[in-house]
Amino acid sequence: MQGKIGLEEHFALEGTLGDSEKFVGPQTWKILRRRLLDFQSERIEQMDATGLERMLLSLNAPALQAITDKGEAGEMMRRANDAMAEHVARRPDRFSGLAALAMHDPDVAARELERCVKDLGFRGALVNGYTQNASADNAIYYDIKEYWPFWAEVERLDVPFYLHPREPSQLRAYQGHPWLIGPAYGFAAETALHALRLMGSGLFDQYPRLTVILGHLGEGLPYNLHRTDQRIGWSPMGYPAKKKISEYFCENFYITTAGNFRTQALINAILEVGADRILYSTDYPFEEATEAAAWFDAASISEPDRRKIGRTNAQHLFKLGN
Ligand code: GRE
Ligand code: ZN
Repeated sequence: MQGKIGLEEHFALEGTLGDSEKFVGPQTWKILRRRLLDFQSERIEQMDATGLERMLLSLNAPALQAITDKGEAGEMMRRANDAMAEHVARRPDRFSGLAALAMHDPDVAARELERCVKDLGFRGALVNGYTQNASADNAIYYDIKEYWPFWAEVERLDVPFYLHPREPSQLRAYQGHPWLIGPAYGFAAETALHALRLMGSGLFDQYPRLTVILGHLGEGLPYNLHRTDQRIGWSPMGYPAKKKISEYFCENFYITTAGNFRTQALINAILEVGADRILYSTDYPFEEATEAAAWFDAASISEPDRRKIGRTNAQHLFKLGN
């Protein structure tokens, strides 16, 4: 399919590059490193070769969220967003930006998002999970009340917020099994939990027009919505939100195909949330653009759904025009 739009598509700065290295072996790293730093050559060639018309660019993970010093994180944030803006300006026909946000201070994050949307023309934000504010032992999740004024701004600016994975904050459960920490499992478990915290906190009752995006076909959540809904009703601890988890998931969330090129899982997602809430993505350069496109272009779904997931849903959500 020509004209696809992808929105979990990463780059790195020299200063954040090391964060991605630990998840891959030295052979893969040689290629990844080159691709993370490139914007205008190999990236565009790969896009041309796979029918990917536009990438919404985002910084690699965990980057800003793992910088414990908030001044340093703030500096890296502005550097990342300015670099992104420069590359978008060179190829506005192929790239758009998703803001990197240091979340240590919700007010600073809100002001940077406003700068990125209003001055730089970015289409939303992508944040890599919890923040290690002040200490590496710290894990700040954004459902807590201190962050609600930030969410009010996201809603006011009317842009989506991509909640991207990072490694789990609770590493005790992974002890002796380091292969589970990264993208094989820990990323999804961590991110699904964060998304459930946002939904269960009542955040979307207060800000009903908020939109959150999850990658990897929803980090496992679409498979478990029924059970989560049913058993939260039993909880003797109560449940602060007004609606069921599945209702927030269908009304306030979108999911992308990033890094999860599996027709069986896509069909489950279509049956749970509908094709209107699913968006194509690669997870470049952690995934091969050719593999993503070969799978998606031939997946056993209807042609109207392929069009929506591949292109038109993203056009509407990010106001990209035709
Ligand atoms: C990702 O961005 O999803 C990612 C990483 C590191 C390793 C694998 C991966 O940030 O998919
Ligand atoms: Zn990713």
